[in-house]
Amino acid sequence: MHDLLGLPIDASSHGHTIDEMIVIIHWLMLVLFVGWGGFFTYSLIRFRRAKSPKADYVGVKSHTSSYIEVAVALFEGVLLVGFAIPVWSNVWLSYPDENDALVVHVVAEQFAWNIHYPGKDGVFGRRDISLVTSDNPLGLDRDDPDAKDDITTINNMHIPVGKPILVYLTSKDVIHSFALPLLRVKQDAIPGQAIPIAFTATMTLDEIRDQLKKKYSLADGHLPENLSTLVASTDYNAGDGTPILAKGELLNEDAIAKLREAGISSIEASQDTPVEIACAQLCGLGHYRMRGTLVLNTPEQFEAWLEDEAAYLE
Ligand SMILES: [Cu+2]
Repeated sequence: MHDLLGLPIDASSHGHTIDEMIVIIHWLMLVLFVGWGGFFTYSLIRFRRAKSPKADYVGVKSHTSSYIEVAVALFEGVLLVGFAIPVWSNVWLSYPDENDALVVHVVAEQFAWNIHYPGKDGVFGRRDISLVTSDNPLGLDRDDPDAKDDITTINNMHIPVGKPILVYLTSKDVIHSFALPLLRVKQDAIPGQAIPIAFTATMTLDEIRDQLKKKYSLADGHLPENLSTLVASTDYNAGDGTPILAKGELLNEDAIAKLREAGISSIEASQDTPVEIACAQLCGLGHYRMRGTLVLNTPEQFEAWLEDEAAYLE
């Protein structure tokens, strides 16, 4: 069922519980669809005009349909109380301690995601709406000693895998929705509120690509489907060692011609899954371009990135 629904790969520690919910709900919907559809078709035939020229003023006496209704309502109640609410409370209400987590502030605006890290001191600097300019979309007060080392980015969120992330989410203008599809995270961003969301990523982009790795034939007259969205899983070189395609590089027809020339008849590649921050709330005309990149790094890579950003600040 999981594959049938086309759910994207799950790169978070809680994602499977959300997926299980989605699968159970779809099974229920399938049963209801077939059941009610069958009943509808039966009724159309059974009570067709030729068979019932005169209306029956008494109607149905059996209570079967009421029992079915009650059973469906009970099942939905069990889904809600037994499954959905526990998942909700496990995932969203058990926040990690701020000392154990990476705390990030995310401020949505039309049409971008502003990401704010506290920097080395672990303390977020003061933000003031009167300081907001196009160069300082967060209104960060760089004169505040706590703000000196703060790191801010636009549409580019870096997080380490394996560490709890605690996001405080808000919005500068309208209601947006912070969605990380691969991490099964989705939460509305509401102006005037700082809404906490906690999650832990389990896979880096490289690991995600490894999971999606497949063999693609390059035999003559045969081009892989979705050619332009495939990335190589390893390095490919010509016989004399000239690099043709590096790991992580997008495939193209030119590279394929060179690979064939080098006698390579199949390659390992994966779909280039975008690991993105999407806005899941129609928030205005530019909603479609409110997309950010989520960079899933190893803790070491993440630390290195923080260092780079800190050096850039100085
Ligand atoms: Cu939006």
